[in-house]
Amino acid sequence: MKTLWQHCHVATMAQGKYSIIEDAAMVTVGSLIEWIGPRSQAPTADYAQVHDLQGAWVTPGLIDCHTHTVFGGNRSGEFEQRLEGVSYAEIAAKGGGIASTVRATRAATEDELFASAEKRLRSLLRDGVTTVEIKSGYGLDLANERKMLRVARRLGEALPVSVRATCLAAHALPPEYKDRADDYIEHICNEMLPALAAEGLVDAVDAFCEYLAFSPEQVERVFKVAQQLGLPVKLHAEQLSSLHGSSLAARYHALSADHLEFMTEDDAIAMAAAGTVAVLLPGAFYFLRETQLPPMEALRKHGVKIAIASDLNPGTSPALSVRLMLNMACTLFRMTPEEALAGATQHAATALGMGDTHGSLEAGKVADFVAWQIDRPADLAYWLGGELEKRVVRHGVDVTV
Ligand code: DI6
Ligand code: FE
Repeated sequence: MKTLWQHCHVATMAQGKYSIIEDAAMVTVGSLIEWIGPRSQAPTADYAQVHDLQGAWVTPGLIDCHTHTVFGGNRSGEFEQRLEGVSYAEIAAKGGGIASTVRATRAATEDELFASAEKRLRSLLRDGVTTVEIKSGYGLDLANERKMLRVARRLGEALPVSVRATCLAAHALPPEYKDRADDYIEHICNEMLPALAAEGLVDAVDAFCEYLAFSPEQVERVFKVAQQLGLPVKLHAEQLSSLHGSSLAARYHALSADHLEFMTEDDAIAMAAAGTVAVLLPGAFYFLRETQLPPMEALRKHGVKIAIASDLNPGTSPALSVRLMLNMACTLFRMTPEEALAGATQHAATALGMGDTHGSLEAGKVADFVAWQIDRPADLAYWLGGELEKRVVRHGVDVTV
């Protein structure tokens, strides 16, 4: 079905720039963009539908490329403790932190996990998200990681959003492997990853490279197995300390290295050479009251692509709005609104291995877009959350909620 969308301005985000077309029109056929350009040059055709977008600004659908949307319970109690002076690391050492979410996630049924995650995901969708990445990592054994990944898949079938499922079995050490981190890594490599991949539940493999999680050597063993299975890798790196996980990720041509507050210029050089995207997570930076800023100048200087994501998770970033993250990327990391928007569109798509089909509005790409009733694209990074009037189109179909 050929559809014409007109009376709008478009920030196409091609090559990660606004690349604005004023008084634009777009032709979609089925789920794809067939043509986009100035309205005066729109092809004449027998359109099945013509939509008047009433002067809206159209952008690609937002892409949240790093979330832990599926989890049991929540940790607002720990939030209170931290405000009384207890650190994230201290809470983790006492069996709280990730371990408490692991207990709650293991105790929850698949349907319970689905129901709680669906609410959080709907909140992201109301904010203009059309693609989301969801990680496992609170199950930490085969049955419970499978349960989380199945929920991620089901969310993608039930809601109008494309879901990429990432296996983060190497997120934390499960209690039954206490003091046996190498054995747990071996279990991930020999049992969990091969089984979950064979079941078609895994689009990418992630790990947490940190002194309170897994060492670069342990991460590398996981990466080697991912590579054998033909799965792309990503890494939580340099969030709390500098172990050069981001350079390791680059050596394995990772799609992305994420967090990165403590990365060095050499890490940036390695990432740029490998095309590994830097995913910055201002929600976690803010929520942990981190003071070490990611090295924006080094990232820019070496041409590393920068994505922005919510890191939606119960411990360090209970963030339900990607637009709020855009604002925080600007205010906290001094990114421009254009860089921030590129970070939640084209560069986020690249961080998910979807850069050729998603993330910008160009002929041949998937017709995922949002028509916002705003004055200019910078409004998207300007308002602090809330709801903006808009229409959301996914795969060429209006899915506005
Ligand atoms: N870094 C984070 O910020 C989250 N995971 C990670 O590796 C925190 C997850 C949690 O605290 O539940
Ligand atoms: Fe994370």
